Amino acid sequence: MYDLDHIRHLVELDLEARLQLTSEHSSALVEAMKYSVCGTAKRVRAVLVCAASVGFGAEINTALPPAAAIELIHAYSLVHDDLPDMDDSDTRRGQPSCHKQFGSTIAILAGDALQTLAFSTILDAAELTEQQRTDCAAVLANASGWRYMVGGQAMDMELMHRAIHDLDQLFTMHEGKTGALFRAALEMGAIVAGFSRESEQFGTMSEAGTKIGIAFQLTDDYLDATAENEQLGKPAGADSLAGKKNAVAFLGTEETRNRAIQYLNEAVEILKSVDADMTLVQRLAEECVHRQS
Ligand code: GRG
Repeated sequence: MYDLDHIRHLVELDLEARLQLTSEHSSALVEAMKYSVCGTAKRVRAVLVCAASVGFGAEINTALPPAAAIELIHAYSLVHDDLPDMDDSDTRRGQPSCHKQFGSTIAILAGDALQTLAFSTILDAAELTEQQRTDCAAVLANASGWRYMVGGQAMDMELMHRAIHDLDQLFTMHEGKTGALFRAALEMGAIVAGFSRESEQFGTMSEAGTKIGIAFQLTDDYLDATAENEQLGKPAGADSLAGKKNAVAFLGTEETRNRAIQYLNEAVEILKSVDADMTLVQRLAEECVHRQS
């Protein structure tokens, strides 16, 4: 039986091994990729993939390639999000952001390369069947592409300039920008365990993942308003300083917190309906809402 720390450790080792890259073209590129992936990070999305997979009875080794892939996509999104033309953030995970360390050109290219590495990690995974490789790649492409993560980011950037947020728009943006990867994490967990994209189990995990993603984002907004810089590893209060309205701007801190807990509870109820042991997924979802950074 695994616990979350053990899974996190395995994910960490696996990522480090995958990032031992040497390039005949640019050592700065591979250094920037490694810098952006390895180090202090919660690994929530990757651990969710593994926790869901083992909850359904799958071998953890089978879950590691899609777990690494989602973490690589997440790392690329953070590198690009921090760029001067996006959120213009100087720090990430308590250290200089990738473009501050390596310059914008290498940071853009490192993000690009992390994205393609994510898909080759899935497509080359001997641990998965051909069908599982195809399904995981399709799920991850859908969640991270124009319709969800990139779409949500584009919406965020546009709204920042037009400043016409309302709560519905905000949730649509969150669902794309942050929620979709959480959904994909639990969907890939079901695929690793042998379920098809048409199965009931896939649908249920998808629903739970969406709820956890929204709970995570609401918690992020709450922490942005209430935590200290050192605690977050990035500037606190960054949203309001950038003129961005997050959930706290509409709901206030207390109601934002309440809603995060409400989404968490809804996710837990959905997980309880699954005919498998989703205790670890549930614990991780609770950690997402009760975290300090
Ligand atoms: C640039 C295409 C593109 C997308 C960017 C995810 C994202 C979309 C932007 C990140 C902006 C942000 C800080 C959103 C809040 C939620 C979030 C994704 C926080 C960071 O994730 P954590 O807390 O980070 O899991 P660690 O460092 O633990 O991996």
